[in-house]
This record gives sequence, structure tokens and C-alpha cells, in this order.
Amino acid sequence: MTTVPHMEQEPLRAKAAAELERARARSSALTDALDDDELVRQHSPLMSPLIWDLAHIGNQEELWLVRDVGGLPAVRSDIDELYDAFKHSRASRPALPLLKPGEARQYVDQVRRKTMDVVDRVPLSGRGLVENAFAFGMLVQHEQQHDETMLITHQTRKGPAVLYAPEPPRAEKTVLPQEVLVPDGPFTMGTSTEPWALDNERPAHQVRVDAFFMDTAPVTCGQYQEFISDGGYDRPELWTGSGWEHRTKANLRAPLYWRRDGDRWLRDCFGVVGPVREAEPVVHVSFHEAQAYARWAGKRLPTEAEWEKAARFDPESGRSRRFPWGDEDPGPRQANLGQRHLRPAEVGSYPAGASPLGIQQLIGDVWEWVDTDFHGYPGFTAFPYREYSEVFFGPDYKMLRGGCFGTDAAACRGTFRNWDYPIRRQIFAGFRCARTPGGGELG
Ligand code: AVJ
Ligand code: FE
Repeated sequence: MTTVPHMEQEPLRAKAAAELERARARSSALTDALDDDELVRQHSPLMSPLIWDLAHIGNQEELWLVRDVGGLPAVRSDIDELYDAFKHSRASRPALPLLKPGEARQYVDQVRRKTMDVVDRVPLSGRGLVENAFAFGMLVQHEQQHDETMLITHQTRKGPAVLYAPEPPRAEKTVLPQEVLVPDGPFTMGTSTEPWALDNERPAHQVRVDAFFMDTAPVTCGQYQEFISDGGYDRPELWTGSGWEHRTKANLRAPLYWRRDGDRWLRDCFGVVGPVREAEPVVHVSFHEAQAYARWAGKRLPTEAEWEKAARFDPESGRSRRFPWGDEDPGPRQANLGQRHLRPAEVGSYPAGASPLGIQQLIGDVWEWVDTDFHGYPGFTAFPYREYSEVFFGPDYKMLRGGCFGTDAAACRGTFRNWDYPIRRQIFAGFRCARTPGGGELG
């Protein structure tokens, strides 16, 4: 990493402090929305009690920013074990002697006061961890990632709605081509220059990708309903072996949170039930369902390299952008990110976020399943700890790209990589299809 001269450290400190505060405002909003009983309760065995997430955010901040970067004594070393994600499964966390909501709030405030002193005074050079304020960026992303996890918990919770947000923008009445050709050739995948990129996004490397067709939009609820009405859930030939096995065992029939009402489908969205919106990207489907849909449509899921090339490659300059629209950070015109809205926007709603080839909504709205296992890029080095990425490498996890309406811009970029088990549906995941050109189609 390059060393930031002392005089350029002030804006970095200010940015780190502002981003930490922005993340905390969201953590507070997500936990202040519920009473103590709802904060300590388990809403789904797949999720932690919300109050565990809050204290875990504080504990990670204490470990990295207060103790390690700041060199300060422990605030509460007695609770490290309780909030170590590797020590207790999510399902077993409600039974732990966790800090009560009031204590958890006090704890995270106390840690944050120390962090703010550290961000003001610690030298931002001399150690990889502090160059470009990386450790602060890492903890901002950690808190924002848990804020998305807490939003997922809110969606799993039953009972009257407590979260409200304005409706996303509506699509412009322009008709998008269904798919575009992404030309054959190498492109730069990953990054070695993005200051707050996490270890699994590094280093930048060249990847050769054959020409392929990419859909210009994620698969919509309307399209997905056609798959359901055409018997998609009852035709084993559309599913892989493990996909069909899971479909049978879990008795899958529709996306999570959908239910039949006479001749229409309804969806529960954070406690508000309404008709499924046909133009909206489908969300809450597993990798297996995505794969079955793609086969039904005569297509396939993109690989992770194809997805990133579609999202970043600029055919004119030959370089990879930070985002589909360019190098500027996402704003409300480019992408549905940051919990500004509590659902994906109709396809076609973000023309300003299109890639050079005209592919839309790659960033925001719904995470997109891609057909690649989690692996390290050539030259991968775990940094600063193996438990962020490396311990998850292998065939058990499939990748998700692009972020969703619940993901903050601080934890989303063209290179950002997310992963989960292929059976998971509680995450805000959808997908888009790709296709290998047939004989003669390339002219
Ligand atoms: C990158 C979203 C898979 O939530 O398990 C949070 C992020 N890592 N705390 C997760 C994370 C440690 C991680 N994901
Ligand atoms: Fe965590």
C-alpha cells in the first residue's frame, strides 16, 4: 500500500469519523424501532437476536479500533467470547447471557467514544492496517453489513410493520433490449487500488472471458410467476440434483414471503402484505431456484467473472470502472442502495446507473446469485484476519454480487463480493440470466 502524507490525513480522518457516525445512526434506527422483548427474541433460527448484532458491532470495533489500532486497554474483555461469531451458532445466541438492551447500548456508546479519540490522533501510516484509514473503513463496512443483517431480521419478524420508507422510483417508459452481447477478451477483475476494498476483492488480475449475452435487467416477479405457472417447481429436469433434492425436502413452491390468494400472489414486505409487483425484480429466492428458472428460460446464471465484466468493463477504454456508470460513488439516481427504500425498484428505474453496454441495475435493488464457488483471487492474502473470507473458501458457498436496497454504498462496489449457502432465501437475493451465444450468433 502507498503511504498517505501527513497533510492528507485530515480529510481521511474526517471521512472515517463521518462514515462511522452514519453507520451508527442506522444501527440505532434499526434497534430503536423495537421494544426490549423484540430485541432479545429470536425471530428466525437463521438470525441472531437484534441485540446480539448491536453488541457484536461494538465488540468488533473494540477489538480492532480501540485495542489493536488505538493500543488502548480493553473496555470489556469479559464479553469477547459471547460476541465471537465463530463460538456460538446464530440459533444458540438467544440463550447466552447477553448484555441487556440498555447495557448493549451503553457498551457500544462507550466503545465509540474511545474510537473517536483514536480516529483523531492515531498515525495513519506505518502499518498496513491504518494506511488509508483501512481499519476504520473495515469497521464501517462491518457495521453496515450487520445493519443489512438486522434488516433481514426485521423482514423475518412477524407482527405489525415498524419500518417505513418512501416507495422506490418508477421505471421510465422505455423498452430495454432483453440482453446485450458482452464481447470476448480479457478484463481487469478485482482491485489493488480501492482503499477500503476487503481482502477477497484483491488483487487486480486479468481474466479472459468469452463472449456472452447478459440480460439488461434482473428477472422480475412477473417473469418468475410464469416459471411457477409453467410448473417450474414440479419439473426435476429443470433443477440440478442437489437443487431438486433441496426443493423436495423444503417443499419449495414460490419465493419466500409469497403466498397464494385466489388467483394472485401476495408478498409480505416488512409486515405490509400486498400484491406481488410484476415489474419488480424477484427477491428471496435461493441459488437453486435461480438456476432452475434460468434453465427453464433457456439460459443460465452468469459466472462471477462474467458478472464483474458486465458491471465494470468499458469496451471503449478497455479499463474496469469502480461502478457500471463510472468511478463516482453511488448516488440516489444511480442505484437503489442504503435502505432509502425497503424494496427493489421496478426494472428500468435507474437508467443513470447503466453500464457502458446498457446493462441496468447491476448495483443495488437485489443481490444477484452467480454460478461460482467462493475462492481467493490469484495472489490472495488474508488481511487482516482469516475469518473474514478465507475460512469460507470452497464449494459450500455461492457468490452474490451488486448489493441490494438494504446494502449501504460503503459496503458495495463493482468489486465487492458476498457469499452464502445455495439454499438460503432470507437474504435480499434475486438474479439475472446470461447465455452462451449459439453457433452463428456471433456473425
Ligand atoms: C460477507 C455478509 C457473508 O454477514 O456473514 C459480518 C459479513 N463478516 N461479520 C456475514 C460479516 C463478519 C458476512 N458476509
Ligand atoms: Fe460480524
